[in-house]
Amino acid sequence: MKKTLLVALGALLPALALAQEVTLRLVSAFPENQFYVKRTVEWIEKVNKEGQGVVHINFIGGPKAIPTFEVGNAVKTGVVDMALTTGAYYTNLMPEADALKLAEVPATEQRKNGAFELINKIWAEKANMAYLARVVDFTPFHLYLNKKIDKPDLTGLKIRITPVYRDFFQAMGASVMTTAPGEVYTALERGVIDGYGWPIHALFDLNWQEKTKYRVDPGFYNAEVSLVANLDKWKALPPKARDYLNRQAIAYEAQNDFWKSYNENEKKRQAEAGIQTISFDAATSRAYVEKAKEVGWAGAIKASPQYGEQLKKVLAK
Ligand code: 173
Repeated sequence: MKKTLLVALGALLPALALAQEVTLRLVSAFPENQFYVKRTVEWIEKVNKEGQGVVHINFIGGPKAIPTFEVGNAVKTGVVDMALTTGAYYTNLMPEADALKLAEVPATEQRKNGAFELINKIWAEKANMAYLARVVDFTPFHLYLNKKIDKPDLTGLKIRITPVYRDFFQAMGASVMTTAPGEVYTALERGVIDGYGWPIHALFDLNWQEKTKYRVDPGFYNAEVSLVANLDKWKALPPKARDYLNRQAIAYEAQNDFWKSYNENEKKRQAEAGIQTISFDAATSRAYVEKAKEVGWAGAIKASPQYGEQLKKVLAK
């Protein structure tokens, strides 16, 4: 009798443990074939393996599941639990989101200087989100072109943007068009755009090198890609699951030095693929980067009189 009971218990316990496992649904605002997503899927596999009985993340997919610019709202409303996205893709929820591109302080330091707390306060208040970790850092954006320029003047050019680049490119006279990454290739192919803004890396994932002649140097800003979660879901997690997930997110963020060498290599790959660089003299280059920063913060402060200055204090150098 005793033995049968023990056997029954033994059979039941793993099932009970599994029953307590929390499942979270995660989407990506970036296309599934993009490197950010592959890297995140690997992270998810690690999370699931080491977190058996605690947390299981279900990767739902990329923009085919939820369109790029709707991912933020899906997290806010709890249609999904987590997302891999960037602030520029959810400025519809909160203009402050786009300010993370202006960070000159790395994520590890943001955790120490109050930036991380401020971001979480704003993200909670305005987008019902927990901001978990920044998983892309040390990565400049660039302007890519199919028409040659000899000075920072984009008059007469049509450039694909997201909110990241809008103020800066418009200040240089560009006419602009917002699209998700998934639409850039076709826009280039059809000649609808003369260029686009994009980080130094991850062009090849989407085959844009086939349709790109020039990269303008230097780069500007600091590309941000982060993991965010629905705040209600996050708060309702069993403490053990929340702590575990938090630790794994921090461990992912702690790998950001990876991007430094990756980006150097991407530059080489671009040159090998025949993408020529357009550069200016030292004074013009300096003015170009300064202008980007100046219009970036002016835009952030104008869009958020409430938090713009506070964000600048902890993110800018
Ligand atoms: O260009 C973009 O789509 C964009 O805003 C972005 C932001 C961070 C990483 C990659 C792209």
